[in-house]
Amino acid sequence: MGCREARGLLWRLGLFLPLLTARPADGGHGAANQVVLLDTTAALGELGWKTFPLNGWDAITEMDEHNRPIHTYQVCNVMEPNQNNWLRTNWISRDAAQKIYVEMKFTLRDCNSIPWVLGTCKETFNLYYMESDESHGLKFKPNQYTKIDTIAADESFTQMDLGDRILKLNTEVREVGPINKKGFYLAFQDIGACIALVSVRVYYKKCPFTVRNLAMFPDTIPRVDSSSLVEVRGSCVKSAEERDTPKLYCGADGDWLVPLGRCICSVGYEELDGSCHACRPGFYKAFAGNVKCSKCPPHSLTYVEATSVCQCEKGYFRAEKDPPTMACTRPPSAPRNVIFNINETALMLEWSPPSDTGGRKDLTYSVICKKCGSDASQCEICGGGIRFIPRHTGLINSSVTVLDFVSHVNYTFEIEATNGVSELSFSPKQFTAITVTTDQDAPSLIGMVRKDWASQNSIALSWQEPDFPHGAILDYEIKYYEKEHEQLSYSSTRSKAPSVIITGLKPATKYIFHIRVRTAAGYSGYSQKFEFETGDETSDMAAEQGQILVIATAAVGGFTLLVILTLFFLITGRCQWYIKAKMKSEEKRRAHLQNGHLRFPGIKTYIDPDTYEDPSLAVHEFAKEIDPSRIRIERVIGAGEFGEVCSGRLKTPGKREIPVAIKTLKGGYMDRQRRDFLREASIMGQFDHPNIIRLEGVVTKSRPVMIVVEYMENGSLDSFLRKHDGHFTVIQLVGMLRGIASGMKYLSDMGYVHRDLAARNILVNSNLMCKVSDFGLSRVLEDDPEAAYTTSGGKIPIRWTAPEAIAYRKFSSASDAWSYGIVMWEVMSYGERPYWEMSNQDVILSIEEGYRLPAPMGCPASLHQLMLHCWQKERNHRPKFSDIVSFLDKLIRNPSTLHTLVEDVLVMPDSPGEVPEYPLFVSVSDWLDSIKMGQYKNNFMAAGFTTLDMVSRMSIDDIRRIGVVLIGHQRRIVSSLQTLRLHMMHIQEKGFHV
Ligand code: ACK
Repeated sequence: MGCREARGLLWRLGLFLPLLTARPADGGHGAANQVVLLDTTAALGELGWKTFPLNGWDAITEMDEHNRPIHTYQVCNVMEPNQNNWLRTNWISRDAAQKIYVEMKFTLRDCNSIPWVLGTCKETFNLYYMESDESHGLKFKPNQYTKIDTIAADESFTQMDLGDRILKLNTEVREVGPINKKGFYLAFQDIGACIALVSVRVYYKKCPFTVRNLAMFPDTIPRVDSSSLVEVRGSCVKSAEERDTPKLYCGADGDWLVPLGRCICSVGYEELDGSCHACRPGFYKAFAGNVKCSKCPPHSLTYVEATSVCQCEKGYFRAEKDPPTMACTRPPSAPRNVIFNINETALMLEWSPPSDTGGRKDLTYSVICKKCGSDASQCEICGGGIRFIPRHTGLINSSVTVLDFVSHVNYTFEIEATNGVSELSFSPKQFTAITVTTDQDAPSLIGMVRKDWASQNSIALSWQEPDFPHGAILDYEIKYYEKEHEQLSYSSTRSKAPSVIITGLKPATKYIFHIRVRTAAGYSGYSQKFEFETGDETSDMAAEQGQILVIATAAVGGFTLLVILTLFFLITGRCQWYIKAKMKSEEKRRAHLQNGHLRFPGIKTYIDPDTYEDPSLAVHEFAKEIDPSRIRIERVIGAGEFGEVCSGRLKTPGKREIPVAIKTLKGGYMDRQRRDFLREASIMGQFDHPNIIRLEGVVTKSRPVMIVVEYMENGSLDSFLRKHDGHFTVIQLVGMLRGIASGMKYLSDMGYVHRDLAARNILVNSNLMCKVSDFGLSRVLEDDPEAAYTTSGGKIPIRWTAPEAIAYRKFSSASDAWSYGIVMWEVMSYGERPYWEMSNQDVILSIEEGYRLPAPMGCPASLHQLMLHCWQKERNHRPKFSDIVSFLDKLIRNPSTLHTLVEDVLVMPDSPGEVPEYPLFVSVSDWLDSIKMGQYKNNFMAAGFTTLDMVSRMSIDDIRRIGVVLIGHQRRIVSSLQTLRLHMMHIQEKGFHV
C-alpha cells in the first residue's frame, strides 16, 4: 500500500494522526553539553529507514511552512492481531560517545477510544539497538537486536482530541551504553498500536570546552557510570601561569564540577574577561597574580607593552634591592653648611643634610681628607695617620670627629653624601669641601648674659663678645627651653649681633638659655646656663604705658623729650644699635596693635605675618612648636596644595590624646613655599574662637614641616551637605549658618578679611559645628580651584566675591559679608553650585544688571531676605556680621518665623534693606534664557504658559507635567519662579503690563 492510500484508509478510520505539519518543538537541540548523532528534524532528504514487513510502518514526509521536510513514521494496524512491525534506522556512528541518549517524540492513540479493537489494540512500542562496526549492507535480523525498553505514552489522544485538533506529543528519552563498536542501529517494534513517530534525536553528552580561573579545559566525555567523575587538568590561557594545578571534574550530565586550583596572569599581563592582556605602554605589572597593571612609578617609564619593570628616566636609577614598585631615585646633592670646631686634640666636622636626598632614605656620608699646599692643585690624600670617629665612610649622622692630625697643616675635608644609587650614576660625585688650618683656635666662651626686658611672650637678651674670638665672629647660637620641660624639647635661634629678642614664649614661665659663638674655626663651647622668666599680664600693660608716657611727654617739649629718652634708653640698655634694628618690625606690629585697640577695645587685633621681617619669627610668635614624636599620623584624608592632609593623634604630656588633622609640606619645597605654607599657621594661631579652626601647633624644626589643627570629623561643608542632601531641619541649617557668622564676626572684629569665604572652606565636626578655615590671604586664592584670573590679573573666586572686590580688589569685611550670603545660599540648597553652570563672565554681567540668586527650594523667606541684604551693591548697606549673628539668633529663638517659605509668598515681608533692582524680562523665552533653561521654551509654549504672569503662577507639578524631567532643572526653575514673582510685582508697581 502506497503512502497516499494508507493515509486515505486511516482518515476513514478516524485514526490518522493530526497536525503533521506541526514541527516538534525544539527539545534542547542546541544544548552545549550535547553532541547530536542523529536528528530527524534536521534531515533534508528522505530518511530511508527500513521497515519490516512493508505494510507495517509507513513513512510520511510533509513540508513545513519553510519548505523543510518533516519526517514521520506511522503505524496503526490496531484491528489486526499479532502485529510485529519493525522500523530500523540507518547505521549511526558512535563518534566519541560511550553512552548514548535516544529522544523520541511521538503521538499515540488511546485504545479505549477506538471501537471494535479490544484485544488487538496496544498502547506501547519497543525500542531496540544493535552495535556494529559495519555501516552498510547488513541484513535485518530481529533476533540480533537487544531491547532497550518498552515505550509507553504519558499522554494518548482520543477521537475527541482529534476533533479539537489537540496534539498530545510525548517525549521519551532512553539511555544505553557503553557502546563499544564503531556504530549502531536503532529499531522500533510495533505490536499493534496506533503511533506516529514524529522525531528521533540521538546524542551523547560531553562537558564542553571551558575556561575557568584562567585555565582551559577541553571537551570531555563523561563516564558511562554516572556515579564517577572524570578528573580533567586544565592548561593555562596564553600569558598565564599555574598557581595551584587547575582541575575540574566532568559529571555524567555534561556539567563541570568542583573547580580546584587556578592560573594567574604572568608578569606584564593583567586579567580582563577571562584572559590575560598585556599592560599598556606606561603601565607595568611586576608580579604574577590577578592584580591590575599599575602606572609606572615616578621617574620611570616604558614605551612597550607587557612591561614587568619600568625603566628609569635618564639620571635616575633603581638600586639592586629596590622593588620595581619603587620610584626611581638619583644620587643626593652635596651636604650643606659644613662647619668645624677644633681644639688641640680633636677636630669636629658638622654639616646639614643635602637639600636633595634624591628621593631615598638610605643617605650616608663619607669624608675624604686631603693635605694641600699653597696651590690647591697640589693636594694629596691624608694617609693613615689620621683617625675618624666613628669612621670616615658610611656615616649615618651628619658629623664626624677627626683625631691625630698634625699641627700647622692645611687640611681639606671633602664631604660627600651618597645613597643606594650613587654607585650606579656616572655623574661626578657632589661634595662640599672645607679647609681647616690646624693652628686656628676655637673661640672662647661667652661670659655674662643679661635680660634687657621681658614681655608676656618675649624676652630680650644681650651679652659681651667673647674675650678671645680667634677670628671673625660669624654668629651666635642661642639654645633655650622651658625650665619645667627640659627633657621634652628645646628650641634654638641664631643672631649675628650679641643680642636677641626671643618671641613665642609662654607668659610667666621660667626659661633656661645658653649661648655659643661661631667663627670660621667652629663653635665655642656653650656658655653657662642662665634662667629668665617671661612677664605676666601686667608687664605688657606696663610696657605700653611706658610708651604712652613717652609719647605724652613728647608733647611737652623737644628738650624734655630728649632728656627723658636718653635716660630711658640708658636705664633699659636699649641704646644698642642692633636692638633698634630688631625693634623696627616690633614697632610696626605694635602700631598695628594700637590701632586695633583703639577700634575694638578689649579685642586682640590681627597682625599680618608679612609685617615681620623674618616670617619664621612670626610663626613662632603665634604657633607652638610641636615635637614630632608627639604626633601619630594615621591616614591620608586629602591633598592640599603643599602636600597631603592627614588625620592622626596628638599627645600632650599629662593630657588626653586628641584627634588632629595634619597638613604637611611635601619635600623639595622652595623657601617661598615654606613661608606661604607657614603663613596660614601664623594667621590661624592668632585666633581663639569656637567657630574658627583651632591651631594646635607646628613642626618646623624637622621634616616634614607640618601644621597641626583640630580634627573635624565631617570634613568640608560643601561636600558634607551634598552627601546629606535634604537630611537636616531648617533649624539645624540655620544653626550651622549662625556658627559661621559668629566665626566671621570674630574675624572681622580682629580686623581680618578672609577673602575666600565659601562652603568649601568651612569644616564641620561631629556635632555639626561649623568652623571657618583656610587662611592665607593671597595664597589661599592661588590655591583655590574656584579662583579665576580677573582682568586686573588677580585670582578671585568670582561666584563668591563682591563686585567691588572683583572690579578693583576692594576686599573688606563687607565683601566677606557678600560671600557669607553666597555661603547661606550654598547651605540652604545643600551644596548647589552658585549660579549653576553660568560662566564667570555671565555671573559678573548678571550681578551688574541686578540679578541675584533666587531662594533655594524650601528656603524660609526671611533667610533669602538676609541673603539679598548681603548682596547689596553698595557695600556700606550690607549687614555687619554682628547684625547677621543677632538676626539669626532671633530666627532661632522664634522658629515660627522660618515657616514662611519663599514659594508661599508673593508679597515679601518688610525688607531690612532695599529690594534689588531686578532685570525687566519681556517674554517667557527671555526669562528661560536668563536662567539657562532655554531648552524648555517649546515645552512652556506647547503647554500654554505663554506669558510671564502665567508662568509666575506655576507649581512644581506644572513644571513636571510640561516635561521637565531632570530634578536639578525642576529645582532651578521652581527657585527662579520666586525671583520672577518679585519681578512681576516690581513691574506691576511701575505700572507695566506684560
Ligand atoms: O572635604 P574633605 O573631607 O575635608 O577633604 C578635605 C581635605 O582634608 C583636603 O583639604 C579635609 N580636611 C582639611 N582640614 C581638616 C580638618 N581639620 N579636619 C578634618 N578634615 C580636614 C577636607
